[in-house]
Amino acid sequence: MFTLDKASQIFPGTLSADVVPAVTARFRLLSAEDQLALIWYAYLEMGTTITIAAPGAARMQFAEPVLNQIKAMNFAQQSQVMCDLANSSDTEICRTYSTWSVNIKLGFWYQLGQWMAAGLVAPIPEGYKLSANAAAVLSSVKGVEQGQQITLLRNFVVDMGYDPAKGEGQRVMEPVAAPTPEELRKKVFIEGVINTTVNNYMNLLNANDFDNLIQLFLPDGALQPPFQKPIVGTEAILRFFREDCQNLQLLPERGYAEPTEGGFNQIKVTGKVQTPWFGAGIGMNVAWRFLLNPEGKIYFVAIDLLASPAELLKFAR
Ligand code: ECH
Ligand code: GLY
Ligand code: GLY
Ligand code: GLY
Repeated sequence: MFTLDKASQIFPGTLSADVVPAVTARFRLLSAEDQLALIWYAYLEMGTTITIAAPGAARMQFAEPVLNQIKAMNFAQQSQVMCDLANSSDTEICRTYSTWSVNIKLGFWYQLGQWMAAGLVAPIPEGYKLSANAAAVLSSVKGVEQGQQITLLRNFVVDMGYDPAKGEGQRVMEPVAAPTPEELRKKVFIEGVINTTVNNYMNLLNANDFDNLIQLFLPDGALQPPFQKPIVGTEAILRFFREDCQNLQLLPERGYAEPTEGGFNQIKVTGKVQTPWFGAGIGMNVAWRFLLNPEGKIYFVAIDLLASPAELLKFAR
C-alpha cells in the first residue's frame, strides 16, 4: 500500500524551483551585515515593480511591543537587534520573534522597513559594500522570477531569530477570520479534472473555511508545502491552515487524473497562487499533487513551486 514516503513521489516528473533552496543555503553562509544589506537592496528593487500590502492591525498587535522597544533605541542598538536576528543570537527579542507565525514575522520587518526608509530606524550604512559572495547571491536573487524572489525573501525572514524549542514551543498567531459567506464564494474550474475532493479543496481554502477543508483529509493524511517536510495528521494540518494560509488565492488551471494501485487516485493540477501580501501582482506557478483514497479522502497533497512556466503544461507521470 501507500506509505507517506511513496506517496510523496507521485508525478516524479514535476520540476520544482530548486534554485530556491540552493540560493537560501548560500544566503545562510553570509555575515549578518551582508544578509541585512542584501535583503534591503533586493526589497528596494522589487518595490519598483510591485506593491506590498500593509499588514492589518490584527496582525501587528503581536509585534507592536517589540517594535516600540526597537523604535526607542538609538541607531547602534537598533543595528545590533537586527544583526542579532540575522545571527540567530540567544536574546530576548530573538526568542520572542521565533514564537511568531510567518505572517507576524513578515509584518514586523515590513514595519521596520518603513521606519528605516523614514529615518526612524538605523538604515543600511550609506556606501555599504557587499562582500563578493553576497553580491553573487544578490544577483542570483535578482535573476529568478518574482514568485521565487518572494519565496526567498520569506525564507530569509522565517529563518531569523532564536528558537530554543526548535518549533515545538508555543506559537503566536493572528486571529482566524470568519470564512467567506457562502453566497460570495467563487468556484474554480479545472480543465481536465472532474473531482469533487480537489474542487472542494480549492474552494474551501479560497474561502478560509478551514474547518470544512480539514474534513477532506484522512486522519493520518499529510500536506507538504513547498520546500518543506510533510505536515502529518489533521490536527497539525488544521493548525497550519489557520496559522499560515489565510486569504490565499488559489487559481488552478488544468490537471490530469488517473487511477493507481489499491483503488487510489493520483491527480496533478497546475495553476497559480497569490498571497495577500502582493495580491494579483504576483502569481506563483505551482503544482498540486494529490493522492486520494478509494473514498476520495486526501491521503497526501504536495504543493510545489514550479521551476518555470513550462511546468504548468506538463502532466506525464
Ligand atoms: C528589510 C531590510 C532588513 C531585513 C528585512 C527587511 C524586510 C523584508 C520584508 C520582506 C517581505 C517579504 C514577503 C514575502 C511574502 C511571500 C509569500 C509567499 C507565499 C507563498 C504561498 C504559497 C501558498 C501555497 C499553499 C497552497 C496550498 O494549497 C496549501 C497551503 C500552502 C527590507 C527591512 C527582512 C518586509 C511579504 C512566498 C505558495 C497553494 C502550502 C500555503
Ligand atoms: N508555508 C508554505 C508556504 O506558504 O509557502
Ligand atoms: N503564507 C501565507 C501568505 O503568504 O499569505
Ligand atoms: N496585507 C498582507 C496580508 O494580509 O498578508
